[in-house]
Amino acid sequence: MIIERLKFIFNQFEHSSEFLSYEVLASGHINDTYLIRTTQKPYFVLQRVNHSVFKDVPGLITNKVNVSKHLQKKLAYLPESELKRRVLSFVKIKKGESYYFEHDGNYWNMMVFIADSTTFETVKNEEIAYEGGKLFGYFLNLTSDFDAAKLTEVIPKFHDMSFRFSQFEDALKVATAGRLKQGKKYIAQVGSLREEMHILQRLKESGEIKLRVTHNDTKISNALFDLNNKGLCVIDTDTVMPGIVHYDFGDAIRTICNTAAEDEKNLELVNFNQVYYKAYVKGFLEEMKSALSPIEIKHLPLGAKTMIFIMAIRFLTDFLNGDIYYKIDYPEHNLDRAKNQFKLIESLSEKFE
Ligand code: GN1
Ligand code: MG
Repeated sequence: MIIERLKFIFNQFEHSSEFLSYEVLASGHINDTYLIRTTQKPYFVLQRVNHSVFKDVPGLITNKVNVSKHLQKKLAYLPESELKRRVLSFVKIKKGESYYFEHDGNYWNMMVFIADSTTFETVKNEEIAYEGGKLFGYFLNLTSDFDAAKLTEVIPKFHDMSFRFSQFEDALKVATAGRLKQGKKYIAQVGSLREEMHILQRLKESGEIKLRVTHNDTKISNALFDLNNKGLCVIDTDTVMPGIVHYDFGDAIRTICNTAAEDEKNLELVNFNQVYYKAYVKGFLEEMKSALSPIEIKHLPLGAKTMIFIMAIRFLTDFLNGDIYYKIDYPEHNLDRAKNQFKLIESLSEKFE
């Protein structure tokens, strides 16, 4: 029974709490995440890391723990109760110094749950967009002096456009005739955007845009807010790696400015919200502007389009591959996600005109 298993795993971590119940936190597409309720607060978040996606789980955990320690040091001036709400705290296992527990070939890690907080799958007002901008900008700022050499590249070439194109091309070779037919219109769109979608990568490779420590999964559901809708803490630090500012800016815009969820099937509901874009940019630049070069700033809008595109091509690739990467709830889920992202690009392009 899953409850027995979770209770057993929970009790391998260092705490003096008693397991009461659990809830599945289903927003991620890769890992399995559970809220663990205990007889006393705090509650915990227990997570099984998907090791077919993340090949080096110990490296991933070390990244996350070290990033948290860095943030804790930088924010040490805050009262402790506040600090605990602003930075993720990972829990060690009872036996040994490690922050993950290996069991039956699976890897588990645990965080303290930040109470009185909330997340959003879609944005409902400008204030959330602005606060999201501040929060992700703040995260980039605080990690700007983190030694990138200490980071394991948990998924090599994660946001590398040429790599995503080559995976797409491989998928075209193995896709069934049925899936190729269903994806036809979108397969053509991928081709037409090839040049433009490589611009940022070239600027990165030539060194014109510098490498920073980036989060790499800044969808709005990875921002924790307090109950007054003020930004609290950036969560899901699994993919912290060296990258360019456009990755984090763009992935946040991808989710904040979409008027619908990333898998909404009714494409009429999927539009690019310019008001939220402006609000996000305001918040983001308030935290980051002094650290950004003119060339970085100039290309922020292209960062938005590029990150929407990279998710579109990844979802489409997974659909063509027969759904081997992302969790799906129904057979065409990945195709719907891809269609949604292409519609968002179309709407963004109209607005940016
Ligand atoms: C995956 O599992 P989750 O929700 O943290 C993916 C991201 C995508 C996101 C799309 C390791 O993130 O790159 O942006 O889905 N993470 C990985 O919602 O591939
Ligand atoms: Mg993630």
